[in-house]
Amino acid sequence: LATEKVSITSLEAVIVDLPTIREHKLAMTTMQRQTLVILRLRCEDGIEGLGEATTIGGLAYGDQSPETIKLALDHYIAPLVTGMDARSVNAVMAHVGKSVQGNALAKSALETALLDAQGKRLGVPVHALLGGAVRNALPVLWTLASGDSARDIAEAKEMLEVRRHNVFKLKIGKRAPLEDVAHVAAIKAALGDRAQLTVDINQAWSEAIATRHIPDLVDAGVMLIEQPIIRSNRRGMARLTQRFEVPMMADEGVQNAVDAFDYAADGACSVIALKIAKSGGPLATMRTATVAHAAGIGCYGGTLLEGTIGSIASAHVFAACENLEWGTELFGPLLVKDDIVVERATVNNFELAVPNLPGLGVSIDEDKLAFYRRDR
Ligand code: MUC
Ligand code: MG
Repeated sequence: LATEKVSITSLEAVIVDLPTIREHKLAMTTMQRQTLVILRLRCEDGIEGLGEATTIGGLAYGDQSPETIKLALDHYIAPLVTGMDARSVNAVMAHVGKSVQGNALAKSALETALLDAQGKRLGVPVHALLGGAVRNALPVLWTLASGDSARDIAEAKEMLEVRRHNVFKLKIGKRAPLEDVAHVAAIKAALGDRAQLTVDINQAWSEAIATRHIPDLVDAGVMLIEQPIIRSNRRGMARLTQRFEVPMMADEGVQNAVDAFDYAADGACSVIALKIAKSGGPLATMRTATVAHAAGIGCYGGTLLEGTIGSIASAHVFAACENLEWGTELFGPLLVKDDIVVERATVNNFELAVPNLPGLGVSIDEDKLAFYRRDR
């Protein structure tokens, strides 16, 4: 009977190491591989829900690593949720929230897996559980971060040629500001009007350096500036947002709906980067988007470079988010050489199609999972 409880029977968190297609150089780390935490949530009715929690560079990007995510899931979250009704997603998340502070990434994997299971149970895609999609395909940009201007230009030209991406995000902040500005200008000059450019400084600049060099980036043709200064300096973000016409996007500064409220109240950004990992799951991300919407702030579909499971989970959210004005960066599945799913996410004609199958619409390739899992 549909009214009967469906107990959660077990949680399994698996750490997976995947090689990247090239080095990915960010202000805080250089990635040679990507580590995913895949969550398998099993239920009494035989349905399995999938989730993913992934970060960048161990503890370099945030305060949760793959190993601590697995520990939180195995030792703290699994005992709390085992035996609860898998269909009551809000009740499960509220129960976990009472006993587990922070740990948004582990919570995101759990909430994703619950929604995947519930979608499979009801025969509807996850976006339908979020109120329904307002678009069925998402624009996806590509991040140029090889660390070498000539290589980045060749990569971008290739992406334009095959009609995969025509918006590029440049990761800067590692080198001296003037070197970064020259790098950005060289790429824009080589690509011209065929491509749009954004930059992500990942908090690496001081407010003074940002004030000095944002005009240079604008002159070079950058259309959006992401998180130039440290996340704690919300007032500094407000000053930059008010000073410059170029849109200022908050990423690390806005983790969840509460941060979105504070940023909106202070006028501290003009765009918010949503990430299911930061907010703690698809439903939690919808709440962040709702606060942004209420404040008249446009959203951007961000990534922590998840593989297919986490990126498709994000795609369901971004498809359902009305104020997604700035496209997405769900290119994580394309940065890794291989993945642990049967059908990997792909981008064609600059877009990612949002699945319409029950749940996330993604299934695990057991052989690949067995091959790439760290504990094999
Ligand atoms: C971030 O800070 O936006 C997104 C793209 C990329 O290369 O890294 C991420 C994280
Ligand atoms: Mg960012």
